Amino acid sequence: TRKFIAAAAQLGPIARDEPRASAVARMQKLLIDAHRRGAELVVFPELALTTFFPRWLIEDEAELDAFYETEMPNAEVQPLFDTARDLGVGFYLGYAEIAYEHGQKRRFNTSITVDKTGQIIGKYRKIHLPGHPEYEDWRPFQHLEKRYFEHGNLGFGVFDGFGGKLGMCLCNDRRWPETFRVLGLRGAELVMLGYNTPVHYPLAPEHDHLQDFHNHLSMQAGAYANGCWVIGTAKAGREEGCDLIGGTCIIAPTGEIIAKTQGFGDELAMAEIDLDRCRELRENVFNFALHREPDDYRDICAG
Ligand code: CDT
Repeated sequence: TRKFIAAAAQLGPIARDEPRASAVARMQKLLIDAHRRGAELVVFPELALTTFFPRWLIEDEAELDAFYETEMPNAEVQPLFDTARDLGVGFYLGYAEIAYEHGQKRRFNTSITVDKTGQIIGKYRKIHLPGHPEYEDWRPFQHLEKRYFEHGNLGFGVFDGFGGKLGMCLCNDRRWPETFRVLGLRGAELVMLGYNTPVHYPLAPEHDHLQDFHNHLSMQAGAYANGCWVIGTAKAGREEGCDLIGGTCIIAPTGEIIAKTQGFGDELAMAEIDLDRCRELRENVFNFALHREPDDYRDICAG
């Protein structure tokens, strides 16, 4: 069988001045607790090492750079890698990345998957970047992901791990069916994602009460229509005056939420993942080879 216990490790708010060491210690604690309860894989949020800094305009480059990692692991994150390796637990981690490529300084909103031996087995750079590139003074808080990150240049990769095929995405990616479909077409059996989602959406405040619904709607639909497991992990709670949704959950290939957090702080949602259950969908209603009609989908590939 290809069964293992997984944990979605929700984090409560991280303050702007909270050191990496504190966030890492909180994640170590969750990881140890998850291991005690049998977990072999732990999924942490998007930008899990710092506060969600795109909510501010930061013009000083050194101040901005301080929110990014230039190496992974690095000295501050190593304790998390060490604890995980010692316990034999793998994990997904979101963080802001500075990479030097072809002599250029580049910034990405990144996630990695680490196996039980501490090796990075997958890396993803966020493709659907929400928000806006310039400061907008009418907003109660900024969402400057389009300023602080470049479009991810690694595609939607699927890689081997935990006895199956794994895929990753980040936050806003989950709202796009294309994310899950591309991962599904590539055979992903488990999609992991972290998110930071404000309750208040300044462009359409009439949707504020729907944020939890839209969060689950998109992840459950992605799981069902592609016959894959989804683990979605929030950074939740009131972070620097901005309320972030919780709703961290584990979703079966049927689209059912089978584990969910209750609050807005550091908390685990845990479930047994049986990767063979993907067949319930992929050999039936979503047997792609038998039932997909790609000739009629041409428009969704046009720019
Ligand atoms: N982090 C992230 O992608 N958040 C967005 C917020 C809404 S768009 C401003 C999300 O899709 O949840």
